[in-house]
Amino acid sequence: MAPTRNIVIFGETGAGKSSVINLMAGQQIAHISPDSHRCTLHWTEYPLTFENGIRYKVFDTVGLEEPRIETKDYLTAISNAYGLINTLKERGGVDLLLFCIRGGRVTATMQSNYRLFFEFLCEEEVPLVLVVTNLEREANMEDWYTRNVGHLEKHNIRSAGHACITAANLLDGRHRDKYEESRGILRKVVEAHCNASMEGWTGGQGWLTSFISKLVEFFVGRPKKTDIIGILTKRCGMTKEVARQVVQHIRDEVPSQS
Ligand SMILES: Nc1nc2c(ncn2[C@@H]2O[C@H](COP(=O)(O)OP(=O)(O)OP(=O)(O)O)[C@@H](O)[C@H]2O)c(=O)[nH]1
Ligand SMILES: [Mg+2]
Repeated sequence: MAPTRNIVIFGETGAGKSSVINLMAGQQIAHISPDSHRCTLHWTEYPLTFENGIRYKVFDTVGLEEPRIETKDYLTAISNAYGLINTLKERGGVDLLLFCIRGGRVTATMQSNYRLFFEFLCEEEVPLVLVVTNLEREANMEDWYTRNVGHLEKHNIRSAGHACITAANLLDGRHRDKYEESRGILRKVVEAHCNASMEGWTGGQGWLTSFISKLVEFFVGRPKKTDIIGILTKRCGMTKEVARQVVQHIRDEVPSQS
């Protein structure tokens, strides 16, 4: 039996991540109502199988809601990222990133989420597919991409493939056709770009150290190194010695304040 492929879906609140999972699954498996956990990089996983029998596990995540957020969330983001990457490692690594955005203006928050998940979390080593939702009013949904590809490039948002779709299934009959069409578009692009032959990406040597120091960019203010050691030992289960080593290797971006 072919191994299960792992997909991480990300994007800001209300972009349509849960709706996209349900569209791909062909049934309601992800909750559309807001999650109780709203902390950055928290995740929930859902299993799904396409008609051709290929099995996927989709990790639905919580992204940034603004380009920059409060320092108090920094430590939670570290422990969530560590937990997510470790869980993915146990499952064979990340095979595909789905970046979900609403078809509207390209914003700074979109760009921040793109950088957080693609550049920082996955070190640009995982194929990324852009999923643009809310396009049921377009005569031809693909037109959104043609009009906006220049804006995406300007924000340095690059993708291996894209799907211009509607993920809302409670609209009238006309839109229902587009909803069904969207399922086909989405499944096709996922199959085309999901790392089938290679091992999934699991985060290389020094991943955590590099992630922690890059993460600081999204936060107002700077965390103390002692606080980072605290979170790595208490929430991530590292020994004090290992946590100290991680922090020791963090470059000057996170200066010690203690
Ligand atoms: N019109 C329209 N509405 C959509 C579309 N996709 C999602 N929605 C609606 O937008 C709202 C948010 O969708 P969700 O799928 O919950 O978004 P999410 O990204 O999972 O949001 P969080 O879990 O809060 O991060 C819901 O009311 C959906 O029904 C779409 O393509 N078109
Ligand atoms: Mg959701």
